[in-house]
Amino acid sequence: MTKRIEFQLAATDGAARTGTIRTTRGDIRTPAFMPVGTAATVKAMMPESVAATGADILLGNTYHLMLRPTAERIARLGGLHDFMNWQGPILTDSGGFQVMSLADLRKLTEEGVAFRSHIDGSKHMLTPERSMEIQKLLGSDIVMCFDECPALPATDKAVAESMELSMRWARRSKEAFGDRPGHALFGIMQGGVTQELRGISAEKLKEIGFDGYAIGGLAVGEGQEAMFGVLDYAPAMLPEDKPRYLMGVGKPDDIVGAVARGVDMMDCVLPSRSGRTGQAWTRQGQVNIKNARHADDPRPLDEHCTCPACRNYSRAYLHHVFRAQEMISGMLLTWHNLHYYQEIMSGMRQAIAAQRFDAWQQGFHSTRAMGDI
Ligand code: PRF
Ligand code: ZN
Repeated sequence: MTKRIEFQLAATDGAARTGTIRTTRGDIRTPAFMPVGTAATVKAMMPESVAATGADILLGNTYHLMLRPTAERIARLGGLHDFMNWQGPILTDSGGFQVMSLADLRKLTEEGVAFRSHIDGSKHMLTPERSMEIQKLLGSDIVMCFDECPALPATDKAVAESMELSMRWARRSKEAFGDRPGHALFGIMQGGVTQELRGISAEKLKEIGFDGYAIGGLAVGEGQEAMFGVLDYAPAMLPEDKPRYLMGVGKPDDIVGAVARGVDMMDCVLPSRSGRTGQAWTRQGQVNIKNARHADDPRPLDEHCTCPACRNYSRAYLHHVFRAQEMISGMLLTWHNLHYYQEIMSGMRQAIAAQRFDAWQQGFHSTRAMGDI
């Protein structure tokens, strides 16, 4: 029998945790950052390069893949891992969040969400059952419940009703998922920035029972202070012995603050997306490579970085290829950003294991400038 996905906590330091999620496709060292591979590719990166940055797991998207090339086609071709040539674990998001942000003419009912494709206008329906079916066809290792994430600010009543709907969908997701050894199903907590609603959501999810628990509904316009406010209590509402995943976060300082508050996994398009728009994240702060002051600068992006963009190229070259719209621009900056994110993660894992996380955080914040560097 295929093994179940297991979470082993190795050490804690304050609320911060480090450990390992063991899957049939390899170990995920936590805290983990998952690069986003929405359309069966981490844009501008070969899968082996993504692995070389230190990523253990990728995120894929139900919404995009169901529309193009379709989950059924990917299944016929042997599943998402073979299709995209990534043999490590894959977590797939369930589609509801992307429908609400990308699709046209959405109609939300108890049953699910009907919508039109943002690609060709074709009609589709996503329900908890269909989302579980698609994620199974893809061969995802970590499947996410189908949920709804309200945009903030919203009234307490709207957030409460949305959370209750997501909890009914969580139960239907669990039933449709069934028993699949070797594959995990994560519940998703909702409830906006209201402690009471977060508490109710956590209790319902724990009653249903999941292999891991995500914190959804954050980083949707509430700001870092309000998000940290929720993270001051939300992780502790979830089981200690299961991974906790903060969805769609964030900037480097968001990630460090989330780990300090007890989060084990995160994903965000930021390092890859901003790489393609000429933004680099470094120990010293953000670099906007299109800025004219880099045009004659022979120094690397970050003197201390060991990624190929920093080892082999100057700011002047990176500036030039960005201005000339050469493809290598997005490739190099994405590589650097993903490498930097993974360095933050490994730095945090080591610091938590050595009970030095406070000192590590002080070092992290002290080297960073506020504006562009
Ligand atoms: N739910 C799902 N995916 C998500 C979110 C959510 O709340 C978020 C919120 N930041 C990002 N991605 N299913
Ligand atoms: Zn670099």
